[in-house]
Amino acid sequence: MKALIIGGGGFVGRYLAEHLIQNLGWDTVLTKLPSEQVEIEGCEAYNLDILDKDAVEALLVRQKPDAILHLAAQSSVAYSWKNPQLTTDVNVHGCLNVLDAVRDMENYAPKILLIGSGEEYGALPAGTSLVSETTPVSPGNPYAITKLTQTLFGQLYAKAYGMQIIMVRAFNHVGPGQAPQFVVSDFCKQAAEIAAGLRAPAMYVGNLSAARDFTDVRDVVRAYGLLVQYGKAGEIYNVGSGKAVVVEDLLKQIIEKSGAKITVEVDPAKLRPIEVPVIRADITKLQRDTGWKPEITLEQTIKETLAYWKASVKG
Ligand code: A2R
Repeated sequence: MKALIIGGGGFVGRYLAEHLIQNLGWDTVLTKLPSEQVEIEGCEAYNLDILDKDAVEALLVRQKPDAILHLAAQSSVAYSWKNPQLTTDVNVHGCLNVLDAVRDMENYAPKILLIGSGEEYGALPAGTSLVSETTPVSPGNPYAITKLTQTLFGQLYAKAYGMQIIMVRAFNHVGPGQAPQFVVSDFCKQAAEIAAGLRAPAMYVGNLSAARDFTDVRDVVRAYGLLVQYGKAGEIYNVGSGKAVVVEDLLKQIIEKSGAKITVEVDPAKLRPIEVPVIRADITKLQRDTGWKPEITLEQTIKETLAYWKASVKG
């Protein structure tokens, strides 16, 4: 199996490349942005801006992978409010550049995994917190709209052109190396800086009452590998733990594990315009079709993410 990871220079891409090469033994190449440094043993990295349609086509013609795992995205919800146009360009037009390039190539039918988001569901009907792939969607931010659009194009192209496209709705994934704009990484970084005496002992937080579904990135990439092999074309799969954890409990765990004395302050800049109170993924379909189960506990992920930030802040 030859795999191409598009957007492999980000948080998930590096873990995914290592998993495909080391655990599945796939011949794997990735694309990254010129500004990114990626060095993964046995994995060639090519520069690619997915907005450059000709470059996308040329790469696919040259590489002809059996599987394309499309991760490239403007992945920040907060930034999507500031720049919905760029978010749409990258997440929708960029994805279409990939899909159209494959559609227009002759005698070529790779598996394509499109990574969407649990954010696509948005506000849920009162009393609902568990979402399955058939739960009505109501995206509540520009990022979510772009990911839903990507999913809809994936379904449409699978049906209209018989393409082997599989759609993922990924819920919050966490782990060492994630950018601090995401909640677990943000809290762990702040706690590590405080523990190292680099700042005053106060953590700045957003809305703590929301409950979210967190999965270790290493479990997430295992699910992606399985979906390429066993996922059904034209279908959407939730990828999450199936459990909701209140952000405040997460914060308490992180503070406790950091070993530092820390107070908590609300930072208005971290409050999002729209919040969904509780959401967790129904993963019945993923489990039924692939046999996947999460294996790494949130406690373990927090421990490793804290250790990562403690090492990073020391320099
Ligand atoms: O935004 P940057 O500079 O971090 O680069 C991101 C990259 N990217 C692009 N790649 C090619 N052409 C573009 N025009 C373009 N714009 C952005 O895609 C980054 O290296 C990669 C996405 O990785 P992350 O932002 O680290 O997301 P993560 O956590 O790896 O999530 C993977 C996928 C994304 O589609 C998320 O929206 C979804 O899972 O949850």
